[in-house]
Amino acid sequence: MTTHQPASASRPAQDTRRQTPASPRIALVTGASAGFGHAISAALCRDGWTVVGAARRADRLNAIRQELGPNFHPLELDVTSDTSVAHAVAHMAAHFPDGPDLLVNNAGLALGVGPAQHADMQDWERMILTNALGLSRMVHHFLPGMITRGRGHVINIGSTAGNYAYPGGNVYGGTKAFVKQFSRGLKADLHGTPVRVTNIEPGLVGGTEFSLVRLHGDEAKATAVYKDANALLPEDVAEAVVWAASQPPRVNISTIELMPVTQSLAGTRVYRG
Ligand code: NDP
Ligand code: 8X3
Repeated sequence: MTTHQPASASRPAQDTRRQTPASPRIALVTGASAGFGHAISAALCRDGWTVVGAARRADRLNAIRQELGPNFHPLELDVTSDTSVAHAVAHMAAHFPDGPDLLVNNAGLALGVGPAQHADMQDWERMILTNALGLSRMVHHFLPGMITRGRGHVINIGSTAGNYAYPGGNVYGGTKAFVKQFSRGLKADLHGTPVRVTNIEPGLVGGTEFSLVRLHGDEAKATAVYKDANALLPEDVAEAVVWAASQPPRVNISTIELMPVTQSLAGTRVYRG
């Protein structure tokens, strides 16, 4: 006769779903001065993390420090500059030598919504330098330390634009497809190490500066992007980050794609000349 044990009997007692850090762990969040980065920093601080929030606008970071308190540490950083990233590395080594345990590569931007044939080459360059090269530079500098310390997690902020093409997405979508495939490649290279890699791919999210930047400061057009759309909020993305980061160490969340209920895929188009 086979004896069936309840499933719970075979599980170790410490198998809790959420792993809030027992001692303060250190997260480095890029693009922390606005939008997702601000919300991610707030959510991580609430979850017990010490957060180093990095971006170019020091005044914004200092205001966020006032809001979030002493567990939020502002760090001026331009991910497109080797010198600035080297300074960030030195700053982390001096002030947080045991970290970062978590690197959230969130800094990024889109510029322009027009077709490729009318695009501004400088906009393309800036997107590639920030979203692809800047993100790679951060990983290049901070990954070896994670391996040496025997713990770490890289969470990249990709986009549905890296999964599905849309008119005007051209280079922005290309950079986010890079982030997706780079994330997969990192996971492959980290085989046999405890370091985790996650790519988070949001669709339409309001409440950030994203469209204002993309539309070169045109507030009316930027507001219209979200009109009556019931778009996601930065807090929804932050929740995905915290959830992925708080899984038990054996769990690697590879990808999270999240879209508002109001957004769907529309398939292909046929041009009838
Ligand atoms: P925001 O424009 O609100 O925030 C972008 C952040 O990136 C700012 O904090 C900005 O800070 C920082 N940043 C930009 N360039 C640099 C740089 N060179 N070095 C360091 N920091 C930089 O946009 P979101 O919060 O909406 O976007 C965050 C990420 O999410 C981006 O990667 C974006 O592509 C992605 N995303 C956005 C979606 C959306 O619908 N909003 C959907 C899917 C993905 P500062 O100017 O102070 O440097
Ligand atoms: C931002 C989402 O759809 O504007 O990455 O490209 S979308």
